[in-house]
Amino acid sequence: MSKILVTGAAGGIGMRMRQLLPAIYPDIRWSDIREPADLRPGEDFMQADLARLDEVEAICKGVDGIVHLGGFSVEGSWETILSANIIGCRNMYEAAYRAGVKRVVFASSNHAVGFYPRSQTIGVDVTVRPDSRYGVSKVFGEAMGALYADKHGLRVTCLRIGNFGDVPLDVRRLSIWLKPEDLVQLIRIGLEHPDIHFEIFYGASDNAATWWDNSNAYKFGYKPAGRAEDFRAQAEAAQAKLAPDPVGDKLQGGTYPSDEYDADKRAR
Ligand code: 15L
Repeated sequence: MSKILVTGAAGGIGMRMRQLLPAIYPDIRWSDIREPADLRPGEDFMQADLARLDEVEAICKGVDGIVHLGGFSVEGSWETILSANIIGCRNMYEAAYRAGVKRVVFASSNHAVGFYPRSQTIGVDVTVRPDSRYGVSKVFGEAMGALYADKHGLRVTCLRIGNFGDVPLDVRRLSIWLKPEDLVQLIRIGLEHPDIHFEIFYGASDNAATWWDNSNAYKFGYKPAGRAEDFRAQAEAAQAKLAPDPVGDKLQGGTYPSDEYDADKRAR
């Protein structure tokens, strides 16, 4: 991969990738709807609104691979999700195709399957069970990836990211934590592995309490370094300060499925 485009450069994951990816990929174009506050001289940055195809086409020019972190990264109104994540994601795949981009790594999310119970271990081949409008948009992004891979030969890797950060924040995150360096490994597999056509991996470190079967990622050589159990005591201490969530505490997506939940109140 010579030239890489990373969208969502000003977001939480994007900011961290700006520290980690340049050592591996020297020629990166960063993009976001707003300029990152700490943009350094010499960094290739192009502002773009993902909802505008012409702007997305401009940032894809001359690019070999895309890491698509852009969009709205939590639950939002339908209008926000439609514009940033659904139209934005369609524009990214379409612009990538038109520009002859070879590979896309799409930041999907655990919220594509957040309605699965924590008691169930799931692989990447289960029926999707999104837990929010945000989760639906991630399912859409995965489906678009499959379409552009099968119909147009784009090589696409979807990462169902758990919770990205330096430490697992609470008990739920002990199961889904993703250490930043492990995300870098997954991105590299997506951008470089010769056998990628269309794949889904869970974006998770080596978490003993996992509820995901991530053997598909291991098949491609993924060797996560992060171990959530090393942080169990602090995650449990943080959990003790949180109010119980009778719905979300049983479900993989946590507060996302319990937010706006009223299935129990409707007459059947
Ligand atoms: C996500 O997909 C979000 O982007 C992030 O902000 C967290 O909410 C994370 O999921 C999570 O499930 O903890």
